[in-house]
Amino acid sequence: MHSRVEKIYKNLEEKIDLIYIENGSCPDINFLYLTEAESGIFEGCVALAYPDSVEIVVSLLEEESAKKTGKKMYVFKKREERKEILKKMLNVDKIGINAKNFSYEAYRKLKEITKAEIVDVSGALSKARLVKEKDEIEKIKKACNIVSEVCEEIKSYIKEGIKEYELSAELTYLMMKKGATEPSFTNICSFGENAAEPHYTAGDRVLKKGDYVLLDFGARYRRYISDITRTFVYGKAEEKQREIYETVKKAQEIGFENLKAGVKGGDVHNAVENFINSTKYKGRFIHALGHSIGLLVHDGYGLHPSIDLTLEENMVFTVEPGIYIPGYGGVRIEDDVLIKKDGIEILTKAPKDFTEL
Ligand SMILES: [Mn+2]
Repeated sequence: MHSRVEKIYKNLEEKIDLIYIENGSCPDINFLYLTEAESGIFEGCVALAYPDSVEIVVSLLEEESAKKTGKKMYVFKKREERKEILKKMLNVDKIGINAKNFSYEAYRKLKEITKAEIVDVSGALSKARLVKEKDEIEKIKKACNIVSEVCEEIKSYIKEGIKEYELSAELTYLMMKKGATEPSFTNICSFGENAAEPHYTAGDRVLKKGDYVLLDFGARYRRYISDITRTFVYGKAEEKQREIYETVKKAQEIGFENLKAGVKGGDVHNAVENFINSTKYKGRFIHALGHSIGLLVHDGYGLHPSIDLTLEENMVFTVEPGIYIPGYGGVRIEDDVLIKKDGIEILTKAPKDFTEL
């Protein structure tokens, strides 16, 4: 039995013959989930998930990468061959697709080669990916160890005059030296007032004494990712900078205390938001408490009242409260946690006592 397809099929509301995952120019993350391929790009390739197995249709270019998955595979040299292989495989009654990542053009072409009824199974796919298996947790833990170490080592590069993009480059270099295949997203590296912009893109701002230094970055390790944020002050901090930091730190602790299997993600967000709103920084926490991670950085679900989700063991989320004050700066502290029966395991272990560098 194939545990991943088993999980996906359990989530389905209707009976289907197979799930058709097609990679366009932008690969579908479910292709990697189903094949467990750790190497390869697989543009234009297809994975078919049956109730008890996964088969792949790959180009000659990807044959060597595909072989390593051990899955039954069909190799095509030309587009025409690909079409013929798929025509035979799709001679069934009902197929599921990931409509969330399926272009209109791909849909039109699919209709040309099959008479099957096509239904959207994107919900069943993302729900299956939400609860991690042992090997997935091991990879996420390794990705978390990489960024935890980098949080410590990067401190020696935080010197007067360095530019945001220069510090960002050091983050990437340190992660990759430790075995990351790439950063899991564009590093957020903001100084001073720029830290008030949660998804800031590093620019040429030069570090000055008294600046906040906000670093939000992640490592990808064998496809799985981590996501961490630490905020420091360069030089001597103002009292207000310390106060904001301690408020965010306390908010994160409230999040940690409330997280466990069986609770609603939205309730945990509310507990944290209510705390911040009880301080003078009311209204300055402006995003969800966290998001699921895995093969993607934002892997489909959030810890927010707009998302109806009851937490289960072996889900992995970020917990990242923040306070943002436009024109002044901001603080975010983010860690990745594994949901357990009675609480959590914090996977990112970098220290987070208030730090003046
Ligand atoms: Mn995050």
